[in-house]
Amino acid sequence: MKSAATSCDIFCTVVDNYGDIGVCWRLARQLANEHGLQVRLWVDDLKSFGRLCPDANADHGRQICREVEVRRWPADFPAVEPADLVIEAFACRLPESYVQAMAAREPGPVWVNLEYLSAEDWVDGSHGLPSPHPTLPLTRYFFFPGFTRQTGGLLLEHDLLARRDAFQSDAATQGRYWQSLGVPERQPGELRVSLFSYENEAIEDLLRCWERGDQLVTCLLPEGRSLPQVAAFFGYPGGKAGDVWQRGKLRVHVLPFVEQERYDELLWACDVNFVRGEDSCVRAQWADRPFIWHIYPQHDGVHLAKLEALRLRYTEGLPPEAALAVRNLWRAWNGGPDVAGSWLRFYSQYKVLEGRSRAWAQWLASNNLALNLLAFYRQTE
Ligand code: TRH
Repeated sequence: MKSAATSCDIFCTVVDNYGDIGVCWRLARQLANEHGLQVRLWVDDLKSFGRLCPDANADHGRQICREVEVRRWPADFPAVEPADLVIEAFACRLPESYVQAMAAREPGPVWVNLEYLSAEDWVDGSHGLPSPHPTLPLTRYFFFPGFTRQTGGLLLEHDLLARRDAFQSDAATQGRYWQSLGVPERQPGELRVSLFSYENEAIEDLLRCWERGDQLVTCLLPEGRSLPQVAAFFGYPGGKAGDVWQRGKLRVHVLPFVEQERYDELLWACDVNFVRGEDSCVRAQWADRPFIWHIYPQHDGVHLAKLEALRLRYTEGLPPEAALAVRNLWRAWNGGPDVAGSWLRFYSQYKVLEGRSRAWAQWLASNNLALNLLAFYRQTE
């Protein structure tokens, strides 16, 4: 086995939203901060990156952020020495000149295409497969994150679960957290829900269900794509961070988009989390709380198979009524019928789902993506 990697180049194009750069930024920090690698993160859109890393300056083509060298990925790519480990995120296509430099490097780098997350069965057989370059002496390997031992696992910082436990077991810390957001202290029996989703036809019915329910519901809404719909529900043309709207039993606080670590705290502090895409969905699983996934929609509908695949794994072994409650609410939230009824049935299973979420996170935690990636590097000739 060869010695450990000391440098890594991560290439990321920002497609839309924050998922791709969110995953790359998290992985870059982990490799640099926890494993001491020299990491260069090549990003084509530093403005989007700036939402995740407020210290970054979009005008600087080269800067150090949190011990990661963040580089603008220009059309005219500079001549640089490739790193030991090269991560092409989500098949973003490396610059041709860089590929040529990889082929000329001695010893050759390990080139990995980091794939999108899926819980589908086929991922087990595809993780780690090689794809030889058609003309150059290079091999690219497919590295799949995932939920089974046969996959590359999930991104998890070494101290995340300890920090989560400390946060969730300390009422004073949580009190200070809510205060910092301008959210009043919890009232007895109140439910706190975070809501991060895309535009969603089910939003209005869900809000109405909370408004007319018996229980006080505080909904924490990060600024973003679902904000116009929620604002319209309350009769406003738009909204911004800091807005608070209340009707019936429902109160909504609009929150600013914050750094990833602060967003984790929101997930830990809420009783139920609505999440979307890829990275926030994983973070909700580390929060040990029941969650509802708004999957990134694809034109051909293949996302529904991905949704069901994770739902099946997450609810495996649960009593049928709890598994069905998750299935129905996840479907309703992704274009299916009856979100209000599905919510009530989901919430009636809260204790069971909370227990399951805890066991699920514990089980997932032993398959760490960054560790797997570094081990993969060492065993790849
Ligand atoms: O932004 P997304 O919808 O990203 C999507 C998905 O990743 C999808 O799979 C991909 O194909 C598509 O982009 C192009 O959802 P996601 O993946 O949850 O990413 C959001 C990121 O934003 C995540 O890293 C968490 C972070 N975040 C914050 O840092 N602060 C915040 O306040 C919030 C709400 C999120």
